[in-house]
Amino acid sequence: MGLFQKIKDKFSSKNKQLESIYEELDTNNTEESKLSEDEKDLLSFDKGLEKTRKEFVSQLNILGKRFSKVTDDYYDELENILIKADIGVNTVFKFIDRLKSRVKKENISDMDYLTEVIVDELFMIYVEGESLTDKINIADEGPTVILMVGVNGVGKTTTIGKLANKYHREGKKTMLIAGDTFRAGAVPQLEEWANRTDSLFYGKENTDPAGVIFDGLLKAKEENVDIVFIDTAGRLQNKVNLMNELEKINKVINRHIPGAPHETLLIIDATTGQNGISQAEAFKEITNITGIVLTKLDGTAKGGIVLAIKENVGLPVKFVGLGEGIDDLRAFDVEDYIYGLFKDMI
Ligand SMILES: Nc1nc2c(ncn2[C@@H]2O[C@H](COP(=O)(O)OP(=O)(O)O)[C@@H](O)[C@H]2O)c(=O)[nH]1
Ligand SMILES: [Mg+2]
Repeated sequence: MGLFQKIKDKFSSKNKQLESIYEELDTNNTEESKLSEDEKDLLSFDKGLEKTRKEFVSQLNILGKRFSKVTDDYYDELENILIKADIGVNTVFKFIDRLKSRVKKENISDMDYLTEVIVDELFMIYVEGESLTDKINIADEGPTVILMVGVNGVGKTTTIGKLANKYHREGKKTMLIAGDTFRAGAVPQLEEWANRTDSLFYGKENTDPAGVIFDGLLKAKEENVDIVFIDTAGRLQNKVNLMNELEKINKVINRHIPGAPHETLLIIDATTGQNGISQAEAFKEITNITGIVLTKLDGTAKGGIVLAIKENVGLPVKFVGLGEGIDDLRAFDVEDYIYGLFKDMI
């Protein structure tokens, strides 16, 4: 049994859960922040994937209804839909080949079933041979250091704020260090997030980022901080410069805290589509990326990019941004993701 088939069985209970969440919010005027983390997950994935669901998934559905037989035209149109959802051309070609041979082998002619097989095969791309771990690597002792990288405007600072909120609420002592020192407004923006999330803060404008990070980590150790988030600048115009700067930053971090950074998260803006994939490939060459945070999934109909990142870049998506609110960053959950995308199909 494939992944989709397995998860499909849970759709009706998820539907019921979602219904009662909306009822709770509308009728009883409960605030979203009062929901349990599980409920927030379901709600965020549901709302955040609405655009993708409305376009990509409904097109798939319509395609299945328009054709009564699997023909070359059917495959051509399917190919088109998948490419438009930003799954990536090469991935799509390979996928179509695999689908064709499965259709032949299993002699599939029922179009509704074929649509399910397509969904199933899409998720095989994601789970294939890999563990689905989206866990953050937390240090056994001393501060855990999480370095955030990515080009300007993708959502690094916002994501740090959302993550700090999450870990602070779990009872961790958090600290934010402003390593994006030259961009106007970047330091105060992070400081505001520190205030909002009861995190410690260290930052200084217009100075060498590595120096700021050095001093910030000293403070983190003195104050027995549990998790430190380091914001960085993302000037990708000059790859060599960026590489040198990140190398210097990594050395400074490692001198203070051996084994750190424990995670280097690359932030990708989902609305930039294939451009985001190119950024991931470039950053992978520059430094050791341990995971991806895919932001602004709520702002795109191309939610298929999650699959492309996995297939083309080979890095796990650890978190997804599903809105601008402080609670709209969720650990990537493949089941909630599939439900959020395909719930209308059933
Ligand atoms: N809709 C939406 N907007 C987001 C998300 N994450 C970040 N943003 C917005 O993206 C913009 C740039 O974010 P910022 O954190 O300053 O990016 P940075 O330059 O990488 O630090 C801000 O307006 C954020 O509110 C998300 O998941 N969904
Ligand atoms: Mg920033």
